[in-house]
Amino acid sequence: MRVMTRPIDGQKPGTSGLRKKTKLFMSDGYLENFIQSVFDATGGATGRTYVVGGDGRYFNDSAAQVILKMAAANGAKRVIVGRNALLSTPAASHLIRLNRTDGGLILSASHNPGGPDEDFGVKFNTANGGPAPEAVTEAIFARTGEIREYFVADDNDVDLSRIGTQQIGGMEVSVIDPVADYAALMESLFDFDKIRAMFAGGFRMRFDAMCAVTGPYAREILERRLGAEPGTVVNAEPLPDFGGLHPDPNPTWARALMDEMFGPDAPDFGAASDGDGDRNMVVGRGIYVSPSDSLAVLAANARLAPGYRAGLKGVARSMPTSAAVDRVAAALGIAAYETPTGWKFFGNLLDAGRATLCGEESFGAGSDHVREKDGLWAVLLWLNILAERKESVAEILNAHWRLFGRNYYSRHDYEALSVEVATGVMGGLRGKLAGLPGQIVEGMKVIAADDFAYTDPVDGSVARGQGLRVVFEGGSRLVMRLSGTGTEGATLRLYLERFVAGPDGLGDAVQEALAPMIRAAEALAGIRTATGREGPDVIT
Ligand code: VG1
Ligand code: CO
Repeated sequence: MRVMTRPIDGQKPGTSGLRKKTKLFMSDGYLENFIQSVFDATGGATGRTYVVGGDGRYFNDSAAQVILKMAAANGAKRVIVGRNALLSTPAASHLIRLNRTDGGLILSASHNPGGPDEDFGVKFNTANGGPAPEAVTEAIFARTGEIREYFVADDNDVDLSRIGTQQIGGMEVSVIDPVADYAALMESLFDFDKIRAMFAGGFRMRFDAMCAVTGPYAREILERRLGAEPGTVVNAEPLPDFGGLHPDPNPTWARALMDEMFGPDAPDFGAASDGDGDRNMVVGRGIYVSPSDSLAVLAANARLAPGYRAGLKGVARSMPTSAAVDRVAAALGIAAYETPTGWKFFGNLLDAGRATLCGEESFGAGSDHVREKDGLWAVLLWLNILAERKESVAEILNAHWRLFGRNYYSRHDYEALSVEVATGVMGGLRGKLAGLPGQIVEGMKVIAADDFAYTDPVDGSVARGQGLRVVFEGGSRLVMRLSGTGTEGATLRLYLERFVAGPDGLGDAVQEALAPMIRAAEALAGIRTATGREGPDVIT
């Protein structure tokens, strides 16, 4: 069936797909226009195969039905869909690669809350399994501005609770177990016997799935295959509103896990993941692991896991992520790449075999096993390392800092600002950048300041305006950028980093260690003055 439509404003994908209020997504033609634009901008769906699934949030199932009917009406050959339309983002990436499909549509707004009054989103991934690169998202956006019609099959809903093959028109729909292939991939990368022996020896863990998509994955892998005690995985049932939780694995939103890990009789290891399962937070007994440090520790110890025995080809991190992993790369004699924020910038490096591990400060880490960040993968790599080293998380971290020095790191988020105020703060600092090198701020000398631009070393594409950075002598940095995943107002992110080469007595007082950076940021950007806020809303 052909339906006439007209362009809808603002369908511009951000850092990771198109994210909007759920009600807007549910409004007449909104989802349809965007999906048709994806097909149109990528050469049409005729004869193609796709993977479809999402994180289980409100509208996930009905949106999946619409996409299936649209794929059928656009002439697609086959769609592989997770049972009940569930697929974690990394599992979807794996299925795209495993089945050599032409791409996939992932229904998720990731760590944003879900529900009728919260957020929904759609990400389009290409045939390599990774998020569409900027050239593709720009073509999709351009198409949303010209669209006049979309196609949708006038058919009944597919029974997505039933594993097996069904048909819509001439298109085959394969409903599959969302966990099986992903779990098999994890078994191929890690020493499950060793990890199982560690659990059998009394190792205790808590995994908080935050009522989002990783629950079924974590239960199968940690409890069934690795023998972790039943009940290790909590909040394991994916719920349309994530149980009212905010499925963002950080010390603020995963408070219950933090309290348990810092409380009496804490387990040995704690972890949490986000709405769509691509992020992870890792916590030891009484010690929090910052994502930047986690990436560095994983890089330094990856060879302990069978999948990485041959060593790493290189590592990549987003620009705001701390340079801790760069120090590991230097010690290993491998390349370290610095990319803009968002996983789409890692794809070329992974495809070209230039990087094996990638990571971001926002609780994302992954490797060349898929083309997305992967929450459970990071947790399993940690478990494999713990099983090999037979040390606690605290011992491993402290040994790492003794060897490499410590990059004290924190991100301060100012949320729900007016767009004018946020762009004003950015503009103010941007205007000062050229004059900063050589100046002394809070007793520290600025050695470089710029608006980060990235030239992809593989295809030469250039991404500009990717965050303001001020670099001080000795490896300390300030970075400021606006979030590209929000659905209301603006979120300003301030990233603070201070490198300390040896033991300094600062211990785990991260905010105290960063006090000079926090003062320097205020002196240069005046965030608190401009926003009238006394401090950030979220500190990670
Ligand atoms: C945030 C993070 C970024 C991450 C992105 C998508 O983007 O900072 O590192 O890649 O979310 O993650 P932004 O533009 O809001 O800073 V997810 O888990 O939403 O797919
Ligand atoms: Co996510």
